Amino acid sequence: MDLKLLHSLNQKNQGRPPVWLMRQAGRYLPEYQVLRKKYSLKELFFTPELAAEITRMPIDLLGVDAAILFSDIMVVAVALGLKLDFVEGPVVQPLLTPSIIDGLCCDLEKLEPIVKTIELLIPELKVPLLGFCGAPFTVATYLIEKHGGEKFFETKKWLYSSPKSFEKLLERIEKISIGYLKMQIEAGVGAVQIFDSWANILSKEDFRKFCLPSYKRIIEAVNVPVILFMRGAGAHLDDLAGLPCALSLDWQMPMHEARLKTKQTLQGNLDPDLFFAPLPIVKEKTIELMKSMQGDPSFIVNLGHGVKPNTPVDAVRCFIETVKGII
Ligand code: 1CP
Repeated sequence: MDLKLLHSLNQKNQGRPPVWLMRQAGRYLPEYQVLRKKYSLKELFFTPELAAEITRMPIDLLGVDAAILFSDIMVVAVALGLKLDFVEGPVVQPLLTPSIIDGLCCDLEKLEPIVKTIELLIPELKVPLLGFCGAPFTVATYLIEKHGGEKFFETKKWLYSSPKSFEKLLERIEKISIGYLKMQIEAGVGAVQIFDSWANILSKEDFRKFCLPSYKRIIEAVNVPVILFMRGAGAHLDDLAGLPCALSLDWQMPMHEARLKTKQTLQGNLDPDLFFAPLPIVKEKTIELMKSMQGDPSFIVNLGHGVKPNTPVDAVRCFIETVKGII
């Protein structure tokens, strides 16, 4: 077993840092596109053999140091008793309003196919498997409104008009997310990542009220290392530095500057658009990042956000092989 990722999460990695990519199992891989033409996204997420096959793709094709479960942050909608489809992004029915949150259920058995996917993967994988969930605030935005158009209008309207019921909704999502993470851990994932893609739209005050406390509770509830991805985390390092978890950072703050502000394990942080530049530039920027964190026992090389569709696979390979010292 290649344990580099877990060593970095435990702050004792030696030699080169581990490398994986957010959204590594997905749309830029031709092998994924073949399956995607045959099946709907929901079928891919809820059919254990297919989800396991996609999870393995970047390990076999690119040699990353960690696998991330092929699933989506919005599968918890199914356990809440809602209908979930994917049209561009996730679409939930019915969309939530304050009057219907009491009717939500908490049926984690609906997520059993995902446990089965993990059980299929664990005996075969030679790298750690990461589980994940969405942070309650980001999941709430998809439960309340269709994304696109005037983003987050309904979410903010609810949050400002009825903060108590908004908190109640977040508590419901938090409870189901903790249960869901525990299922993943019991099935064998070695670490988990929390994705808070939209917390950056909140004021600092509301971030502290609606996001930060739930990070703490989720991290305390699980017994494996946690990585927190929050878009724009650099602007909240004063709050995030106190959490007992690793931080996934984007490219707005240089990694070595973040290191001066916290001892936590740091993950990141190249811009996914870099992969559209010529390969020598991909290599140069990757080496620059590695040098800036050289010898750091608590560093994980990654992007600052997910790999984009249409990314040239050669650029992703160049990035990984540069980190591994192969090229
Ligand atoms: O074929 C396709 O169109 C697939 C697109 C796709 C994929 C590959 C969706 C729809 N979800 C996923 C898988 C997924 N989603 C993973 C798998 C593991 C990996 O390789 O990383 C993960 C970790 C996610 C997490 C996720 N889903 C987030 C958080 C991270 C982020 O990107 O900010 C969010 C916000 C989603 C919602 C979602 N699901 C799918 C899309 C296109 C979106 C984004 C929609 C939007 O921008 O609002």
